[in-house]
Amino acid sequence: MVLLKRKFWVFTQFACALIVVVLVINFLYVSTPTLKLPITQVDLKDWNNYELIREDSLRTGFGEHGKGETLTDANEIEENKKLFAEFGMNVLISDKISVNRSIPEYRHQKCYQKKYPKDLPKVSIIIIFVDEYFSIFKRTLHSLYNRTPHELIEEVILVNDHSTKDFLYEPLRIYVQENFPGIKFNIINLKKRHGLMQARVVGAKAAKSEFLFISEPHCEMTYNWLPPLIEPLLNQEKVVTVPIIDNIEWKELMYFENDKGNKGCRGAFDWDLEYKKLNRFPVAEASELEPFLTPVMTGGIFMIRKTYFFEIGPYDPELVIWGAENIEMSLKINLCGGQLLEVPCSHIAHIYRAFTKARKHESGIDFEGFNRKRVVEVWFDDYKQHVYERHKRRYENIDVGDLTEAKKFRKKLKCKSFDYFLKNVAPDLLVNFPLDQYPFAYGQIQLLDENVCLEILFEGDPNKNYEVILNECSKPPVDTQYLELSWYRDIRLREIDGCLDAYKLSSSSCHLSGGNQHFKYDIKSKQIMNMANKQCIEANLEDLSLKFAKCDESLKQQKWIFNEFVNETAISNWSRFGRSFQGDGVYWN
Ligand SMILES: *[C@@H]1O[C@H](CO)[C@@H](O)[C@H](O)[C@H]1NC(C)=O
Ligand SMILES: *[C@@H]1O[C@H](CO)[C@@H](O)[C@H](O)[C@H]1NC(C)=O
Ligand SMILES: *[C@@H]1O[C@H](CO)[C@@H](O)[C@H](O)[C@H]1NC(C)=O
Ligand SMILES: [Mn+2]
Repeated sequence: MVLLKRKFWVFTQFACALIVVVLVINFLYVSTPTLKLPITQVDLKDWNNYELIREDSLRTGFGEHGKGETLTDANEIEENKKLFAEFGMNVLISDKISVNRSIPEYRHQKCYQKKYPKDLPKVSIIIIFVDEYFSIFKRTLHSLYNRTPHELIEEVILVNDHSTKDFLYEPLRIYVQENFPGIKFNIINLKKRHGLMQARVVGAKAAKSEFLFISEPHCEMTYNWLPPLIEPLLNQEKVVTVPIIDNIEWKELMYFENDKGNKGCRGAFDWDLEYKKLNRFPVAEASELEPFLTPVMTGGIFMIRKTYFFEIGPYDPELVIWGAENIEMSLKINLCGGQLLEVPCSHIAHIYRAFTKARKHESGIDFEGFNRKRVVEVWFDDYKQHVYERHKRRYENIDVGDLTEAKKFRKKLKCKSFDYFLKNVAPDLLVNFPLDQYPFAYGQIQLLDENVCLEILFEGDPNKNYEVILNECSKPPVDTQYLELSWYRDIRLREIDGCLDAYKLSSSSCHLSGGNQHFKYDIKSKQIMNMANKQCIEANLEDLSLKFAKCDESLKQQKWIFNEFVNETAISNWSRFGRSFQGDGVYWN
């Protein structure tokens, strides 16, 4: 059961996005600079802790081996609901899972055979947190303690970004003191909220080592995650490494592999500035597990030298809370003389929350939009219009303030242009995320001859699943009813990153890979079919619910219209326009 479900998710959500034409790949392969790792004449060592791996393999119990779990006690379910509203994950399940739980091994088989230098430098590990749930945070720390060679830890710096929870002060200090002997902890309690980026800067300033590892407080470190991340930095100053980030979902705290084969994906963003994955460029089999260049990092988990971190800025000090700093830093690295590498033999699992509460800053501004617009203004050159025109309502009224210093800094670092980024760093970005992605149709999706519309109960986090319901059509359309059958053949919110997904007929982040999010509109029968389950969306007017049902042209409750715009040319020539998946209508995998 668990296995089945896991497969399902991997299949639909976590594969790298598809590269369209094989010819393109070949061209790109040739034109991509190959990475030269330092040739080191040093003693190598197998850093795997086989004793721990063996002990873990024998563990049994709740949530062990990364298994997903559910609550059964009615009282607990009720209490968990309250906590869920606050923390965005099922934290009572976390309380019941051991802080030392075992995890599945998703490293590629060959990673076991890899050796790393015997003499590696000690690392300052920096974790930023604000109002993190205690047992989730504890598991992060225990996994770190259990799965990191202690001789490689200079210190662990915990930066408390002005949390409001009492347990994150004295009780945390005592917990750390009692549970992690032999490791130096430095807990920094910030007197006011700094935001993620400035809190990282505070942590980095305090670091004693030249080698910094920056992480999040809701992770599970995996076997041998550290040595592979350090190695590429050894003889190079301007290299930043990121692990493969596996997923722990918020519902059952189940651990998933990130992408099939576990060889990693390249990171990118689409024109909505959402983090997206791209396929790796083909390389010889022998070097498949070597670190490879990636255009964009997710931002929360990386290793960097302290000198380099401060040399590049590291962040525009005006950026607030969180958001877009990963794009800024990725551009700084890739355009200003550095290298950003993903390291396939290092895995760290990260819990993705169901939602993120703070969309707005205390001051009421849309801080994510603010940060994005600042980064775009400074870095995107003439391409900035493509970001703005997709979300006119969002960006129009944001005043980004003074950009003089940020722009000066870009000059000082002698950074290349955004055009260079698109041509040389991520030459497949425009292939996967073209600028002129004409939608097939948009507007409200209204049941024919009825005043009811599809609505996504979107609550703020594009990465999460939200219920899709039938509701009275609002005029003018509210954002949650304003949908588009996009160039990617998905049905998405026009103003926010969220796609209709056949998984429980919910919404989730648009992954652009077809599968559960692959829909087809038949302009004659007016049916909307999901290409993964081959069923049609059907309305139930009695209780305003929706379901997937066997397609039947005679059923009125399967007939929908896009009430603002339909591109008949494009829809009636379905396979000629839009994103092509291998064999239209057939999932490409
Ligand atoms: C977790 O493991 C540590 C050893 O690393 C041990 O001291 C501790 O008691 C364990 N805690 C639990 C709750 O199993
Ligand atoms: C679909 O494409 C064909 C071939 O290019 C073209 O002849 C036809 O007019 C197109 N149909 C529509 C409705 O535009
Ligand atoms: C309809 O789609 C075609 C193909 O993508 C595009 O060339 C055309 O401009 C679109 N028409 C409108 C009105 O958007
Ligand atoms: Mn996170």
